[in-house]
Amino acid sequence: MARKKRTHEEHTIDPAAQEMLYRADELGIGTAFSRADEMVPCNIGSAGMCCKICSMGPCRLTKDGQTGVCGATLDTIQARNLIRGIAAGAAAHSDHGRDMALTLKAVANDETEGYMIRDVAKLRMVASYYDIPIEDRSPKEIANDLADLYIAQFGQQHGKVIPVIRAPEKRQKVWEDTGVMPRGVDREIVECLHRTHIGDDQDPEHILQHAVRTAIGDGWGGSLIATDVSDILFGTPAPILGQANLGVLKKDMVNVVVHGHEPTLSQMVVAASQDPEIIEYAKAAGAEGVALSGICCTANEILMRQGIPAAGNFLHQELSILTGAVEAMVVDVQCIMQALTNLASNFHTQIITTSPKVKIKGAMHIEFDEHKALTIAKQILRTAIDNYKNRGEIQIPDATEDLIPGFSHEYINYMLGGSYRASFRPLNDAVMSGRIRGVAAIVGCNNPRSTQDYLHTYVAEQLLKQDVLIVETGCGAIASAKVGHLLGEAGLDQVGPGLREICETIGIPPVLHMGSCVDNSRILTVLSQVVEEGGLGDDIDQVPAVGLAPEWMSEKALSIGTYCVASGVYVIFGGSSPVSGMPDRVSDSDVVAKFISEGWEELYGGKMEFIPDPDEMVRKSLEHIDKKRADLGLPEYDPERYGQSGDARMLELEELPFAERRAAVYGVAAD
Ligand code: SF4
Ligand code: MSK
Repeated sequence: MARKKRTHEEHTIDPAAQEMLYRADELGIGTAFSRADEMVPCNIGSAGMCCKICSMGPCRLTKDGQTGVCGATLDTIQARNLIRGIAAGAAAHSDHGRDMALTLKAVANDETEGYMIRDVAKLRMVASYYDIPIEDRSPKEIANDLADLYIAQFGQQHGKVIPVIRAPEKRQKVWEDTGVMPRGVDREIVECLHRTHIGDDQDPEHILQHAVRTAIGDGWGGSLIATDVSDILFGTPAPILGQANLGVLKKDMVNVVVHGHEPTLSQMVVAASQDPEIIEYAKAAGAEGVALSGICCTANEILMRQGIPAAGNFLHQELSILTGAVEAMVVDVQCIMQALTNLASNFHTQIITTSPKVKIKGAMHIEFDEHKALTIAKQILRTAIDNYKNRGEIQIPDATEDLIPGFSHEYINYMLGGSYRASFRPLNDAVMSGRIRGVAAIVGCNNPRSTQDYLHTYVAEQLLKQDVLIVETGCGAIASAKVGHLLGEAGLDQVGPGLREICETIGIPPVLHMGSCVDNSRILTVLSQVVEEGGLGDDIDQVPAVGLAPEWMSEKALSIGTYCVASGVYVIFGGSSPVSGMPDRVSDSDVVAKFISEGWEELYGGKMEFIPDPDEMVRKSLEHIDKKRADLGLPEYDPERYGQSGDARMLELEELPFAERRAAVYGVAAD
């Protein structure tokens, strides 16, 4: 039975996306939105109640007391399914981290083409965390040692994954005491697969403890390494003007869209696209030049460093091709739909795979090799330019929105105190006083089973009104960009009075774009520094903060959610729960759901819940933030106390006669 076919206004809140979906209808082309309507999700599998680990099954447990052929109970099956998802997510992020560390090693040894160490200050700072000598040494010498140390974290067998020392001391002790300190990034991921093989670990709580260990190895290991090395090689992001949405595609230029996650190739494509030889080649082909844009987290990587526009988030990958204006979509790893090649066959678009790990039937493969990165990037661009002549009818939505991305941990530190007094003190003070009620990280994907961008932006808007400062990464950040939340003053009319004062005083948007999905590690280190600064407790679980992934879909999101919980954060996922069970049919089918909420909260102070209703997400977020405020003895949140300063108030005062203005400012009688 097919699901009810939704209207395009129900598919997405983005008018540019709606326009492309109508074009798809006219052309008779399907997209992820229409396939989601046609594909009825299996209610047993989606509730985590199906096991297909061995060929005695698949076993579907839908009745009270039922077990699999091997005797596996429902809670064991749900825990095994969940940990396998977390392992895959951790593997994806961490393998990305490994590749970045290997690239750093190659750059340090002059084995690459086109790369350099761009952020020596960050290299020295990161090296010093691990006592790598930095004085009187060249950047390459330091980078060599750091690369060796980072590469070793993946195959390490004993001890602890070294970047965890950047977590608050109390948090590290929690992990030691509960036995979840990750030994080596790869070791924990492999052990997930071993433990969930037929006939291994069958105690759901024991299985899920290892899920936590694996996820910490991702967040505080592989992902943190990926972020550090990306910053060292390509520069630590700082605010820069960018644009988002399909209108960034150019009518008279060769459009090349980079999509995926790893910045190594995309950074080189950026460099190659600005090469006079490539621009001339494009002009000779009748175009005005090469217009580069991004999708998904590759978009975030080049947007926050070079201001290269983002054509959109996850669900825009097909829609960008539907414009007919994309000469090449260059993909690397993760979140690339197999549907792209079939869709592209309706147009002239060339899909180019580049990673040795990813090939798609029907795509051209130009394998990336860091030793000749610039040469390969130029080859890719020439292929795209050669394709310009094949372009047919195009329809580019007239939709772009400006944004300011680039709020890295380092930049937030700088913006709060300047070069000489860089500090989180003003942020902590603002939370302590109640001007900022708390902080929410809204992260994660799009999912065609919910209305694209709606949950992200609705939840963000509700929390902003309640003086909650928001940080974002991944496709959620691009959703906010498309509706204008990532612009300085532009979003402030939707913001509560205390948060508005802070944004105006510091000169920041109320929603801070912190990077790609692997950069959720930046949120971890920011939370660490908030704790270190003092006044908001001595561990992350005491900070009035929540994490939300309203439109999640990927296994990486599960790993991110788990390492945030392990770090002490309350994490709310929207959409459906992979461990929901069917409480109406199987009485104890919520054992795992309860453990990852109440059980994990007891152990780590953070908990994971799946809440489909956005108003309930907001209510629970605020309830949690207020509870943390009360536990810290902070004043109760009261919006009436603020809003009497800041730019808006200054403008109001300017309108008043002098006596009244003086009275308002100094609290004296008007006459
Ligand atoms: Fe069925 Fe057990 Fe095999 Fe899973 S491991 S498929 S529950 S027999
Ligand atoms: S790309 S993992 S859809 S955030 Fe990082 Fe977006 Fe989610 Fe992929």
